[in-house]
Amino acid sequence: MSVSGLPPYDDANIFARILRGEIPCKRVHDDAHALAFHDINPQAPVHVLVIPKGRYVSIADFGASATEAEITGFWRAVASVAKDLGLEAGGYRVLTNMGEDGGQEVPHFHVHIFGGRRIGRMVP
Ligand code: IU
Repeated sequence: MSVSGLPPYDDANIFARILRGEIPCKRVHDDAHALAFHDINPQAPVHVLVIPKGRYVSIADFGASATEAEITGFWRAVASVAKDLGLEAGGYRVLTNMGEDGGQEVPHFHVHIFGGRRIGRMVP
């Protein structure tokens, strides 16, 4: 098991394949530490995913194992993407799902950015 309690990183996961360029994505940002692209099944007018370049299963894995440069670079990219998408004025939500109870489907750490409308309260 990985540090996150999830299985070890799987290089065949869909986001790993997107990072390797094997599967296309609607890219909105790409730098040394992060790739951002439109979610294939958007839940808001703007629904973008931001993923680190490194092989991290979840936020737990990322927080425990990523370098400070990776962590800083990643979170700077999240805020920068939201700003570039024009979401700062109206606001937006950043969310990550972790593990089974969190509803994580893709085992490569990612955050969702939702915006473009009033995002309702999250009811578990
Ligand atoms: P989750 O936090 O792991 O549940 O979110 C996975 C997201 O990845 C979900 O919103 C999917 O719509 C999205 N997604 C995608 O954008 N492209 C894909 O090829 C696949 C899933 I599979």
